[in-house]
Amino acid sequence: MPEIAPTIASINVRAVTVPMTPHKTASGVVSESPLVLIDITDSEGTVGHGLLFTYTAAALKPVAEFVSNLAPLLNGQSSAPQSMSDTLSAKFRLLGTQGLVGMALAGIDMALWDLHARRNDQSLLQVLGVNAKPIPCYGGVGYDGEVGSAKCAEAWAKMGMRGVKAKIGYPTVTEDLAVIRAMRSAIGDDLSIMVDYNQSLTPVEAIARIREFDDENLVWVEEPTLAHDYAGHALIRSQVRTPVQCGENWWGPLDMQHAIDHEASDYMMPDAMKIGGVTGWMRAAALAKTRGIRLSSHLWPEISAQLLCATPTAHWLEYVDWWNPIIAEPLRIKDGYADLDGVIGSGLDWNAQSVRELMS
Ligand code: SMN
Ligand code: MG
Repeated sequence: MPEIAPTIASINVRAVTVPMTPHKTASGVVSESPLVLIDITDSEGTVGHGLLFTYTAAALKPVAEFVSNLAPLLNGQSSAPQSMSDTLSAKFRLLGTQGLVGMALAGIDMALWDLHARRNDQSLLQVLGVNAKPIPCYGGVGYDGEVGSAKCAEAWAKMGMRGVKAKIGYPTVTEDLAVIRAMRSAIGDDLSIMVDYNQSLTPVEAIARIREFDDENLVWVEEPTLAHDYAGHALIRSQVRTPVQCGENWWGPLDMQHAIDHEASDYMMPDAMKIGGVTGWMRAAALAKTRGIRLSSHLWPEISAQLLCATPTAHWLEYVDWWNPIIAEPLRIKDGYADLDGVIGSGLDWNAQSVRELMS
């Protein structure tokens, strides 16, 4: 049978920890970025890169080791990304393809797509067959109270961001509202504001709270309740006017299909890793298109900027700079929009010096 791509020669996996300004949420704080860097080399010597974020240091080494353990399934096989994605998913059907397994498979998928594009010095846009289009970007604001949130929102506005998203879920809705209003007075009416509860409320609590700020002209309220409580999100959505956003914790396109079946969310925001890499994202984007659901991204700004260009219902890019120290050319933002000029592969390549310094 004809092979569309050279075979995989080797896989190299490194674990790094990137220090960052702690990012607080209602469900815990992210105080550093534990990252798994994946490099896959094909038989012609081209290298493709994939990146995994393990959220907690406790998962860093296990994920890195698990990815390395997949070498016997990869070496000598075709590097065609979608074929490998389906092969690996089938291999892990008995164990399941969520959690650490899902992360590992997504990292390999990202690396193989990057390889697929770099082999011909192309961008992900080129191999996906799409032109760049304007993708508006927003910046994240931590769970930092009224003054801290307003200050951070103002800084993003000065950088040209088109919107800001604040972590809320304070002890009272009065405090949530105070944060929203402080940000509004700091950045004015022209920029968009989103809020994120990080799954911290019950559906009943969420309905009561969101009704209190339904008139604040928010673009969305994110994960008001547990990410996999599709019925709960649907209930909330039916009782409030602010659009509901959800998706960063869905594992693979099937989770998204379940959310669509439940009419759980007005907007959806898959995470490039949890949704299953480039392959998973493209399948999720097709689902969103059938229902006209606007899709935004979660983290992974470099890969996501190109994936959003390939998403017919593209909405917003979540901009984060947490991983910039280890990325050779982090995503550029121009006037609040992703700038993809001259990008090669998925846009991910390593800053070799800082990777050496930050290896765990
Ligand atoms: C988030 C991202 C990464 C870590 C913690 C929380 C988040 C978001 O919910 O939407 O950016
Ligand atoms: Mg979120």
